[in-house]
Amino acid sequence: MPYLDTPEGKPDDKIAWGSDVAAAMMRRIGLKYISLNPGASYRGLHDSIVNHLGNRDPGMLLCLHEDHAIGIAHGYAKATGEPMGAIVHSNVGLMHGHMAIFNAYCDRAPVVIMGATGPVDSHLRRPWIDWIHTSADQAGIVRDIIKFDNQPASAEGIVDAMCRAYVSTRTQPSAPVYIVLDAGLQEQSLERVPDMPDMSRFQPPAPPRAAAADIDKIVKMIKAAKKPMILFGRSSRKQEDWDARVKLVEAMGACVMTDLKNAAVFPTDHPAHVIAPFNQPGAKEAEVIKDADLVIALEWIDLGGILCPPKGGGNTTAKIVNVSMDHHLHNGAHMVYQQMSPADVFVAANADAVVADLNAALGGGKKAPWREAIRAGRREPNPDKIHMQDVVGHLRDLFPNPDEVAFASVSRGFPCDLWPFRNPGAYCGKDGGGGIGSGPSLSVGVALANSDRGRPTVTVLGDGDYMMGGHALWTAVKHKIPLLVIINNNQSYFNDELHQETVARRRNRPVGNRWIGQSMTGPAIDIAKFAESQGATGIGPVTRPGDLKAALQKGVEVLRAGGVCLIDVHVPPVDRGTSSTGMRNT
Ligand SMILES: Cc1ncc(C[n+]2csc(CCOP(=O)(O)OP(=O)(O)O)c2C)c(N)n1
Ligand SMILES: [Mg+2]
Repeated sequence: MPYLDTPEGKPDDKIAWGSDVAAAMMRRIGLKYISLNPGASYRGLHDSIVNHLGNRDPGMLLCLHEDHAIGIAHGYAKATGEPMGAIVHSNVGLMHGHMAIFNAYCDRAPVVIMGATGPVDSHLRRPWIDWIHTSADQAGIVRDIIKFDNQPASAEGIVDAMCRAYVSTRTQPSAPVYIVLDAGLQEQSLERVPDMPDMSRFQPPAPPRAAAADIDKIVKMIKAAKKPMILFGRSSRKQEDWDARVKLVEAMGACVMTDLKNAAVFPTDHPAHVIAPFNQPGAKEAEVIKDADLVIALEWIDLGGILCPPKGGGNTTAKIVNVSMDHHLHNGAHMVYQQMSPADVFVAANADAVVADLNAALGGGKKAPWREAIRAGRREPNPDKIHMQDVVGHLRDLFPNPDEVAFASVSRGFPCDLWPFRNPGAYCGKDGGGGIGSGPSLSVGVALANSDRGRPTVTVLGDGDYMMGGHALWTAVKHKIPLLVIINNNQSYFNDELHQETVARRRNRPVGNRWIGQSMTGPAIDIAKFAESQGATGIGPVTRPGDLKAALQKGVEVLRAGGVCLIDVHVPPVDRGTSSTGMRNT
């Protein structure tokens, strides 16, 4: 359990102010934690959480940036599938949190975001500050990346808005929701306490199931297929759904691919998982897809992209089943919907429900997978340098039961084939929106969820990603959230060095200049000291292979003792084509 500050005196459980209603609703909708950075626009609400609720259910997690507040709530949702709360201060806090909301939106994560505006009634505004912090349509700043927003005008309106926000964010496909509280309304004393709802009567609907006729069609296609492939995308965190996926794959003799953008959904060391999980499909993945005669995609993020890659690969001739509800969130603002995909059967239903229905229709049994595993060829690593393979090798020795470990994130070059993800919590996926700087706060959010379950959380982050948001670690230290952070430190925004190399080659210009404007050297950053300055244990830089094991041993000890530890591991740049590189090899 994380540490939460305890207020003096007993909670005043009388709802007396506008903001008490909002705080009471937070408790009713089941928010255990609320991550925030403070601000006067919600000083009423802040008081209600501390003095009306006693800073429990929800309890505050103090963050050093609004980007962290949203990112931690997003990370919590990644690990649990459930919403956490976050509060941002007026228009400026919302602007700081904007990218993190975009990441959560692209990741289809449920998050309840509360915000506030300077008093809507201009007579109540303090000079200058309340005026600049009042926007006519504050939620308009993020309306294209949230599912629902509202700025209630009465205590009754707060109840209604928060009920709706709760149901909306938990209805699939999920996305963040935003409630803006008028500072004037928050600080109004109530003449009448609104009726508070029985939340058992305000629950999200059961996700839709496929029509029986569609299940029949798919079963016929499965029976006719010789080379079926399943692409498992966004799916539930439930073990029973995981087991059902394995059962379906074995009954079909299908090959499987999974995507590192999503949390673990299928055992990556199962013989049907023919290729290590990837971030972007490359030539090998395209080859397997091209060979398949039936592709069943279950909430796969970029089906058009993997089936019809723009360069090379060509169109697939396989029959295609697309199971997705994602179109409910598509609009014209962002191209999050990805390339359009053909489908012989398009099913707008919950992916795990379709797996269950197919299992019922097929009736079990086992068929051998149609293709032997394809493992990426390895180059001999330089023995004088540290590689992610070495990190994983030592971690395996340090965790006798590797299946208890939850990887919040993994960096470039992480050898997924050496550390199988064998259960739903084993890996939590990427940022969603490709907005870097999010790795630290997402990892703290995952670790928060796991601290409630006693599960050790490890995260492997790039140095560029870490240095953009690394002061999120302080929140983990303050609230005693155990976390081991390993930095894959190539001292560069290396992803973009590769882009500069691509351009230079195309233009016949010097490739050797690719590091300029990309390399984080001269001075090198002491990342361990940065962690130490926040109260974490900082180890490193670890530059020699011989020092790695002891560093990891200490890191795991700190983690086991409930602490936060960062190990700065210097690695050589990993070139193109590894399983978790961010860039397509074009
Ligand atoms: C907010 C944001 N700024 C910039 C980028 C562009 N970008 C993508 S990956 C990357 C490099 C990340 O560096 P690091 O975390 O060290 O990973 P590496 O590529 O070195 O393994 C950058 C700058 C981005 N995706 N998001
Ligand atoms: Mg880097």
